[in-house]
Amino acid sequence: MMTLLSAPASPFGRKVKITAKLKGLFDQLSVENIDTSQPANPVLKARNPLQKIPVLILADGTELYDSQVICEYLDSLVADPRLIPASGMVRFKTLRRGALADGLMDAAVLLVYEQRFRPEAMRSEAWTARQQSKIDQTLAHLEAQPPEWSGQPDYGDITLASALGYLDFRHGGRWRSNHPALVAWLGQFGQSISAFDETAPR
Ligand SMILES: N[C@@H](CCC(=O)N[C@@H](CS)C(=O)NCC(=O)O)C(=O)O
Repeated sequence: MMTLLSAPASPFGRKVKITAKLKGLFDQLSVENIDTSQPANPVLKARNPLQKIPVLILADGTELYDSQVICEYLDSLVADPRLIPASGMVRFKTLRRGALADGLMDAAVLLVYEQRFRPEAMRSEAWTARQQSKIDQTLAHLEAQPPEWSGQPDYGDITLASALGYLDFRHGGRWRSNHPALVAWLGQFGQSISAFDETAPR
């Protein structure tokens, strides 16, 4: 048995859970919810000095992080479906799509933390605008060349769906009004991949 330290609202945790489900490995995970708003949560601190979820703890106690490393590990355990191509440019393009979607999540999470953890008087409009512009630019870039729906999601697709799901959950779904191609793509993803609904943030 492996243990996944995560949280129901975490988009990074969600991508790992979707990956585990698509690989048929979810039953081998015991999911432990971690409160990351607790400063230096001792359980998390003992497992990841960065104090971030998700963390995957293997049967021998080895900790794996971050979400990309965990997804790569899960992908390596079972041959099908292959979520990250083993080699060649197609591998790096898949990882790059994942990195772009991870960056979306990073900016979206930081905007939430700005509201949650920084006293109002210390908040910076310029800093907030900087993060928002990363989200806006990335969405515009993706909308101009939306991913093709093949019916077989890869790691880049899983990560993007988790990122867009987080924008729905924590940012009021405002991205939907001006990114119709991405909206359609996420609709197809959600309809075809039951793991998406099963891992909906709460
Ligand atoms: N690069 C990391 C990012 C993980 C991350 O930012 N997780 C958030 C929760 S969604 C977290 O643990 N935040 C706590 C903190 O930053 O103190 C990954 O891909 O796993």
